[in-house]
Amino acid sequence: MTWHVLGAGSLGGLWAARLARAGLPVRLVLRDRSRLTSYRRLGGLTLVEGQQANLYPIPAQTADDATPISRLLLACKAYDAEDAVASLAPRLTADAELILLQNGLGSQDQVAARVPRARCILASSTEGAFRDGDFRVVFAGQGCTWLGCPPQPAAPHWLDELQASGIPHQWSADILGRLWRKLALNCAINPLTVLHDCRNGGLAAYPGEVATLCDELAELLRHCAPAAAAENLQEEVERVIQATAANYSSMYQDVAQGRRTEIAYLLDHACAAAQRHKLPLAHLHNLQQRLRAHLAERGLPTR
Ligand code: NAD
Ligand code: KPL
Repeated sequence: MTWHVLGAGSLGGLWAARLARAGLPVRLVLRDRSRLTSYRRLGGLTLVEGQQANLYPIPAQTADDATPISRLLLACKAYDAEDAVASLAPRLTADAELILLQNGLGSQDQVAARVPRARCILASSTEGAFRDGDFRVVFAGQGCTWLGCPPQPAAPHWLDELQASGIPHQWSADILGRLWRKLALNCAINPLTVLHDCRNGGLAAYPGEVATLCDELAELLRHCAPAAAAENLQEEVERVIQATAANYSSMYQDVAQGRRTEIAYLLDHACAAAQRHKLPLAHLHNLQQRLRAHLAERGLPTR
């Protein structure tokens, strides 16, 4: 069964290269003809691991290719997910499986609504990768990808293929809890690093602000997520701040590079859920307003 990978960016490239070098059939789905031409000119995708850069000549195509798709790894940003899947919907087989790598929450429901017959597998990854050139991906951080599918909890047989490809993973019965927990971590850390213009470790200078946000986010998790998701949130946030002290958060990097953020699927999703549950989480809403104003001042999309 062919792995179609939409989005030859950081995570998509990291997955595609490892699957291909394990001898599995992989096809990259690129945005348009001009991206396809650039890719072919380069002769493939380069993955940099440590000092080693290897070129993987993975076949690529655009969405308008005619071949059917049974297994799709969706590796674009959350705000591109719905349109990307819509462009491939006519090619999906009746038993198609989609693996959704998007961070945050909200895009998964948008995708599922677009292709209601497909099995959508949700993923949450702690692996790290970034692009340092066209179709060139740097593997920057070891981690694990949790996968799960609440409506159909049986694990798929192709987890063996991830094993064979050296892709660390775990099938999870609580993938929604994991996604909510990660969303809360990202909401407690990422916007503050943008607003205070600091690395993650710089947030140690704002313990009160972090603690208040963690209280509100834990309250939100108690209403929206499985029970364990809210436990010891503040301790984990503080641990992540320390462990990643020298790093810039992903949102900080997006803003610094003038790229659209995934705010809609993180802070906005949290604030909308709070409103639905009639939770008066004043600091979270205030953070949303401050972040939007900050993005608007820089000419970036505010949602
Ligand atoms: P990225 O920007 O590096 O790559 C996304 C790619 O998708 C880009 O190449 C873009 O051109 C492509 N794309 C968008 N729409 C497309 C379409 N319609 N057709 C074909 N290609 C299309 O993004 P990323 O860093 O790989 O992030 C993907 C998701 O994974 C995000 O939600 C991110 O938050 C999450 N994530 C990333 C990391 C990481 O280390 N990079 C870690 C954990 C989670
Ligand atoms: O996931 C992160 C990010 O930067 O997006 C961490 C390191 C956890 C900070 O929220």
